[in-house]
Amino acid sequence: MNMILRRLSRAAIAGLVAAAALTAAAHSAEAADTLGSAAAGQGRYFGAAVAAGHLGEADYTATLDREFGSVTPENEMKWDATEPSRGTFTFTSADRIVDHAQSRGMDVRGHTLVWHSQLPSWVGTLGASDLRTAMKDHISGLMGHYKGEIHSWDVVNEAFQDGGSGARRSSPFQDKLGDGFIEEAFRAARAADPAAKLCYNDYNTDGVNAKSTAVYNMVKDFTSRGVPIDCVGFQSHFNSNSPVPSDYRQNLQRFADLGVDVQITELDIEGSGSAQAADYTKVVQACLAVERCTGMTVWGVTDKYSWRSGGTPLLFDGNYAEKPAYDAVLSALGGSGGPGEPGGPGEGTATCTATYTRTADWDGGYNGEVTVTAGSEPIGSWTATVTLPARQSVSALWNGTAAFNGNVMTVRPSWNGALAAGTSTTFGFTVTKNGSDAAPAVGACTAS
Ligand code: 9MR
Repeated sequence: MNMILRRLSRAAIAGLVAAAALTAAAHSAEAADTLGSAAAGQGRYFGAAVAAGHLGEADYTATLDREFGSVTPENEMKWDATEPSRGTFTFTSADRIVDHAQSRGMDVRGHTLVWHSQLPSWVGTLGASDLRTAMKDHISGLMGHYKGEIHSWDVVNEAFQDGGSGARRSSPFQDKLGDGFIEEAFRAARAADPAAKLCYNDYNTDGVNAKSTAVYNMVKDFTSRGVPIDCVGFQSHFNSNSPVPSDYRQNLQRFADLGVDVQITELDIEGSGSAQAADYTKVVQACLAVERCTGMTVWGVTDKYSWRSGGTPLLFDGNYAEKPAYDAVLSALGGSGGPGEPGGPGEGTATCTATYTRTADWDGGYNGEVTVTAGSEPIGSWTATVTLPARQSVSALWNGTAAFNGNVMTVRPSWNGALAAGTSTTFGFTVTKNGSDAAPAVGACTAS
């Protein structure tokens, strides 16, 4: 009974406070875009991992509240934090984050229900049948406390081994309950909070590789058998040893094609300056290019509290100043900054250049590719013209959309409009020669 009352009052308070936050937002219509508002304009959420212990720091909280539309408790919902001894749940720190988020109208991602790490030692001592019961009790106890308040839950985290095998990782759950523990966890989660999206979450699954393919096969099996799964989380912890994969978008898309949402759940990219900014742009563009990529979360607010703080992998530096990576993300999300900020008033003119190469050639046709490069400032979009020699015609175009006027093809971006300063994208097309082998002329590129 106590539990039910607490749940009801949690939900009722959340509703009242969210309404107040919306009213406040409506009065500040002239403010520059933020990560959260720009992402919302693209139908996505943009979130950050948050630690309860930092919420008392004014700059931390001001940055969080201003910029982000979703929060993920970084450690506070993990098993060791929420059920340190069997049947005794402690929600104090997690409640602090959830209450803070709700008071500002932010959504909450739940992280995580079943994971081999940050697991209290009592769990590992249980025999199989007791462990199964404890796992289900943990899921219903934790999800039940936040029923109706969490948009997506990482139900199972990191259940696959790293490396080439695609095998399951050893854990008390895997070792005692076998492969079926994942399915059992998802079924228990659906019963505990039918409104929450249920995600499988992992790392080094961001590109197409043996590990991501093993996860893919599991999700495919789940969806074909009606096991309740709604989303797959791609942690996306990148650095020079583990760069943004070139097939990131394709990998997100193949999961989306299974009929699940995809989310970027723990994004951080070690580095600095324009190189880091360009990598962030790639990630945001990949998500925006996949219709079922519903949102992105960066794994922290400021470099100084990152789990990889030495690698300065986040969007705000240790003094909460916006880094070039911040500008790049905002711009890729189609947002504009305040005075003097990229895309904002007072900023110089956005420019781009376009260069052409023939990438394939055969008797009756050829493939052309145009590289569009942003000038010294980020751009939100671009237009390039290609004038075809007489008799030639275009039979296919990719990474762009074309409008024709006689033999002039005007190309605009499909998903690849936003470019960080100095970075490039390409579009390509196939031409039927009709007896003419002359090269097309690429005209001026215009940026906005
Ligand atoms: O950022 C988290 C850090 O504070 C903890 O010490 C660490 C303990 O395992 O977990 C970190 O978060 C991890 C997340 O829960 C799961 N994916 C990898 C994250 C980075 O290690």
